[in-house]
Amino acid sequence: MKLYHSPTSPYVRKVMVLLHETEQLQDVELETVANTPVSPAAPLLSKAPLTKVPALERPDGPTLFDSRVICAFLDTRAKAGLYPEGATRWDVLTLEALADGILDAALLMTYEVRLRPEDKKWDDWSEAQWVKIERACAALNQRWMAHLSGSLDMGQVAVACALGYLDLRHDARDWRKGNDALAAWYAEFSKRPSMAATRPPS
Ligand SMILES: N[C@@H](CCC(=O)N[C@@H](CS)C(=O)NCC(=O)O)C(=O)O
Repeated sequence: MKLYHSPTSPYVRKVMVLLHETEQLQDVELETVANTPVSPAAPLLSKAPLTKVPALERPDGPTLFDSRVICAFLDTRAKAGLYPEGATRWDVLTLEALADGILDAALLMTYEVRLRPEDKKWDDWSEAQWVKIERACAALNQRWMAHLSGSLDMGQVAVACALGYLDLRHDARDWRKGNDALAAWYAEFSKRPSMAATRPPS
């Protein structure tokens, strides 16, 4: 299998953490691509029509995207149970959706700064994205700590990758402020070898 990859993409990081945790790294070749919405990477054009990473090319089926589909596929392949059966499954999927929502908002803010021409920038719109992130972090801190402290699942991995991305690109916003429990959980979770091995270059 070939994973279209970017070392700073937090969605790719979710997949990489899962590959580490489930010992499947050796089954996947990485192809690093430089990819933005306005300058899509050529190898993605024929494989993933939305031209986003991650995308997982397989020898025996169509290329998979997005990160949630790839993670569910690789989890099933390894029989790892990071998406458990039963009622907890819906908690895990909701937690992953919350984390990915943080990423979606944070990535839009990044693109606003890095890609949008100066005369087209809209500060209120970026602030509105940050308000979503603040609400999501507060919800994690107030309502999800018991789940986050339980046995490993994909919701936790997604939250850790989202918080890591906030540190990478939006550090000055200080997501930790008022979220002490979440900050303490993240500090511990970041010590996992899978997280240390996938830390993005700054
Ligand atoms: N929902 C997607 C989001 C993936 C995504 O937005 N990836 C970014 C890199 S961090 C990308 O490739 N952006 C290029 C684009 O938006 O065209 C997922 O979970 O995989």
